[in-house]
Amino acid sequence: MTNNKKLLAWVEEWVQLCQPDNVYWCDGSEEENRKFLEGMIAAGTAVKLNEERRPGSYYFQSDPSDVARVENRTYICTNTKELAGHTNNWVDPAEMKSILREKYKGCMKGRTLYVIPFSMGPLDSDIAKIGVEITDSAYVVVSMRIMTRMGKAVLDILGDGDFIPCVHSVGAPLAKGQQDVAWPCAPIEEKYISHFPETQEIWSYGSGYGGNALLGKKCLALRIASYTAKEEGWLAEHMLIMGITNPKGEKKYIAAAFPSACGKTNLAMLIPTIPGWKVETVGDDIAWMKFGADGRLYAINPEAGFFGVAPMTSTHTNPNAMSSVRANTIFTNVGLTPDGDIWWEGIGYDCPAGTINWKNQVHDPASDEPVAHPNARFTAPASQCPAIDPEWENPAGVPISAFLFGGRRPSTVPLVFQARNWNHGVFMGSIVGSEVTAAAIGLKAGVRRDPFAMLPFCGYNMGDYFKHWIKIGEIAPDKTKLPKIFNVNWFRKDENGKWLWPGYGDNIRVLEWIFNTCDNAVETVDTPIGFIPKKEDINVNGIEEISANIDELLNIDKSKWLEECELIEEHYRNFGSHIPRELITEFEALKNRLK
Ligand code: OXD
Ligand code: MN
Repeated sequence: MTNNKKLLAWVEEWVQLCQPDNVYWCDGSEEENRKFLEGMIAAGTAVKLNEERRPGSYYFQSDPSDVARVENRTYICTNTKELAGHTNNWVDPAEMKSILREKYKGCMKGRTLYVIPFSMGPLDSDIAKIGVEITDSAYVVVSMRIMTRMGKAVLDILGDGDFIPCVHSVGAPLAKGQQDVAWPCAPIEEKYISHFPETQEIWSYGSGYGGNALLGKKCLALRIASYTAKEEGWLAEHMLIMGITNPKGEKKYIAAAFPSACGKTNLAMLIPTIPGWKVETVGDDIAWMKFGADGRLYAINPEAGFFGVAPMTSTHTNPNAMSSVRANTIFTNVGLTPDGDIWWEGIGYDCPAGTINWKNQVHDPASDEPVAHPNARFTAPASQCPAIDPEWENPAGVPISAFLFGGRRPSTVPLVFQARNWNHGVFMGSIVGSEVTAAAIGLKAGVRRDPFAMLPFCGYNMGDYFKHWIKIGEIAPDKTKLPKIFNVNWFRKDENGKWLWPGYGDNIRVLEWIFNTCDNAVETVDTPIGFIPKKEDINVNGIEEISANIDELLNIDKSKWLEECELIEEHYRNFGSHIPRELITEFEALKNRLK
């Protein structure tokens, strides 16, 4: 399939080390996909869903120890610890490679090594990058076929060019005659999701789940790409991309960064509640952006599918996501109904009797056990989204007019505010925080700082990443064409813990203000933290009952902001000398304005 010498030699080196029984080069065809899925059904790993209810779709359950990204087993292996920074786990590259070479030795015995050539981004895009993943998981192959452009066409474009090598093994070799399990993986303390940004390599071992195993996504498109973007002067961000059209038919694209579990997929697929507005989806998770010849910043979605959290997705919260998963979708760790369909908490109708939960037991309605794991996922082709943007595969990308940052903040942070200028916007991105509950991730309850929503995904020292954002403002060919920067907070509550803002489709009301502000079509109110809307500029037609909340939603409580400044101080202190002086200047200016 290829004459690429580097690729052939690299595959051979790993075949020697991992000692698979077979080697298979994926062509990405329909026929090949069917063969893998049928093989997994025969092996008891996959269940074919009811063809009438959920055509072309399959159901999987992972091992209970392998259900999510493992941040404490994720490593950035740069030459020095300082290059990785205090927000990343660091191990010296040579040491990590020596640990992992031992683990990879014979790790694919009894299995097939699949070679997956894939492109992050449309095949003909200058912004796209080619990777090749080797894996011993057929589940990874069929998932990568949805999430990326994959197969022979990628090798044709690659020719004898360069690619990013990505190694993956579930870390569960089979002895002769040993029966396989449905979801092979290694115990948690033997999982390693390792990145070598300086040599552009990914070595993942021991997990078959999501971002740990589908190496194009978080590993390549964020951790490795963020490092490359810094070297080359572009941006690789944890951002959705959406197109917004106003009633006059004018269209703008915005990109938005929110920490995991803040509703990025819902926002990307929003159905506006005010007449005449339209939202279209370019991507729901990752944006790669470069300046175009006209001086504007252009974004592509490097992915080809959605790997979305299933629980709480319904025809009420996200009808477009529900339509996207109507067929040709892989479901992992949701419930399986007796008639061969899927079910999860918050899907919007009762759980059919006899539904099997993600742990493969018949669900007992009297128990507290959830049917779906909270991180259960759907893997669906982006092309199936009814609101997919007509430009979503444009190799040149779409021009970005605004960046949005935000998190879950029950108090302090208003519904929306605009940065005073680029550096102030970078400051806003650097202090993004989101409320965590102690139960959710075993962290101290409170605000978890997740700068630019990149905390688990930045492939180098995050202080230097802030500097890179400052630099993008400096190297912009035309500073007047830089995206405007906003912060939003859909999650503000009153003193009784009730949401003040309806969210979901009504978020268009905030996007309308942002859209108009980008055109300088509305006057804003100058406050110490940035520019906020005049109360009357938030469109509440149809939700007049919310008008009474608007003052509170836009309120800036100085004493709360002074407390926030103490938290920012602590957050910044951890970066030591890596915090850019421009951000210190912004922080000082904020404190002065609050005085
Ligand atoms: C994701 C995440 O899965 O951000 O996209 O965790
Ligand atoms: Mn994400």
